[in-house]
Amino acid sequence: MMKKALITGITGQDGSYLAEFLLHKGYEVHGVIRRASTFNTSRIDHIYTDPHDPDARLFLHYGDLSDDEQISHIIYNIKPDEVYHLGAQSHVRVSFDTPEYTGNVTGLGTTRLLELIRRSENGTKFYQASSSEMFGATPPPQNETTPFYPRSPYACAKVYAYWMTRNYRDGYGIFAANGILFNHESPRRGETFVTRKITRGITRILAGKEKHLYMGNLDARRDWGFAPEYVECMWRILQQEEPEDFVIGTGESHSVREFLETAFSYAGLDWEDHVRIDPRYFRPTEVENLIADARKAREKLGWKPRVTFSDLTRIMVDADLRDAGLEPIGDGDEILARLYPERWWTID
Ligand code: NDP
Ligand code: GDR
Repeated sequence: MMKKALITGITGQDGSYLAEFLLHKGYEVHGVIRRASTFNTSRIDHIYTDPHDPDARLFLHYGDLSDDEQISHIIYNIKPDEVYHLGAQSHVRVSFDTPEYTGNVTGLGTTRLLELIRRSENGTKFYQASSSEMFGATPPPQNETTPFYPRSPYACAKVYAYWMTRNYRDGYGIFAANGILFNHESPRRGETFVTRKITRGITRILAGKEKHLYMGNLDARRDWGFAPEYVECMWRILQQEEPEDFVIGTGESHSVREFLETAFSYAGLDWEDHVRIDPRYFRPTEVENLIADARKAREKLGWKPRVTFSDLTRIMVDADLRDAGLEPIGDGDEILARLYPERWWTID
C-alpha cells in the first residue's frame, strides 16, 4: 500500500524539498496551501502534475492553520499515515511585529493538528518542526536535554508547540516527535532570511542593480546547514520504532560577518565596500550563539551532514546568479554532484 503523507507548509523551503523527497520514496503526498492573490507555489511547480493524471501523487488543498474547520476536513478525508507539520509564521524578526498572530499560527496551529489526529484515531504519526530558537539564550552546545530560553514571540510559540507535541505523545500515546532543527539554508530559502538576503544581494550588486546591502547584527552566530539534508531527517524521525525528539545540526557555528566575508569573496567582492548597518534589522532580544550537539541523531538516525559552511555559500551564490541570468562563479553544482551523486531533489 502506498503511504500517504500530509505536509503543512508545503510551499515553503522545507516543505518543497520534503515533498520531493517523499515522492522519491514512493509516497502519495498531500499539501496544505494558502489562498493568495499572487501565485505562491513556485517552489513546488516543478513537481506538480495534473491531479486528473492517473499517475498523479501530489495533491494540494486550500487551508490555513488558523482555521480548524478546513484543516479538519483535510485530515478526515485524507487519513494520512504521516503528518509533517512545517507550516508556521517562521520569521523571527517579523514575530516581534506580529506576536499574537505568530502565537496563533505557529503555536496553536500545532495544537489544532494534534487534536484532530487524536480524535481521528487513525494511528497517524506526527512530526513537529521545532527549532533551535527555543534554546535562545542558553549557551551552546545545545542538545535534547538543554533547557529552553526563548528570546522571541516565534521561539515562545515553538516552545509551546514542542510541549504540546510531547504531551500528546505521553498522554494519548500518539506517535508524535519533535525535530529540533538548527538553521538550514538553500537556494529555496526565503529572501528575507539572512543567508539568502546576502547571496541575493551579491547577485543584485554584480548585476549593477544595487550598490549596498543593509544588514542588522553581524555578530550573531548560527549553526548553518543545507536544507535537503535536514528534510531527510524529518522522515527518518518518523520511521523510528518509538517516537523521540532529535536535535539536527552541523556542530559548527559561524557569525553573520563570516557568512558575508565568505560569500562576497567567492563572488570576487569586498563585503565592507557594500554592507551598511540599518538598526531596523536589529531585534529587541537576540539569540547570540547556536551550536548543535547532534550526537543522538548521528547514533540513532545514522545521520551526518555532508555540505560544509563554505560549500553552502557557494551553492547559494551560484544558484542566485543563475536565477538572475548571470554566469555562476564556479563550483556550486560540482560540489553537489560530488557530495550527492544520488541526489533526489531538483537543482534550482
Ligand atoms: P518557510 O517560511 O519557508 O515556510 C513556511 C510555510 O508555512 C509556507 O509554506 C507558508 O505558506 C506556510 N504558512 C505560513 N502561515 C501559514 C498559515 N497561517 N496557514 C497555513 N500555512 C502557513 O519556512 P521553512 O520551510 O524554512 O521552515 C519550515 C518549518 O520549520 C517552519 O515551521 C519553521 O518555523 C521551522 N524551522 C525552520 C528552520 C530553518 O532553518 N529553515 C529551522 C528550525 C525550524 P506561504 O508560502 O503561503 O507563505
Ligand atoms: P533566524 O534566521 O532568526 O536564526 O531564524 P535569520 O536568517 O532571520 O537570522 C539569523 C541571524 O542573522 C541576523 N541578521 C539578520 N537577519 C535577517 N533576517 N536580516 C538581516 O538583515 C540581518 N542582519 C543580521 C539576525 O539578527 C539573526 O541573529 C531562522 C528561521 O528559519 C526560523 O524559522 C528557524 O526556527 C531558525 O532559523 C532556526
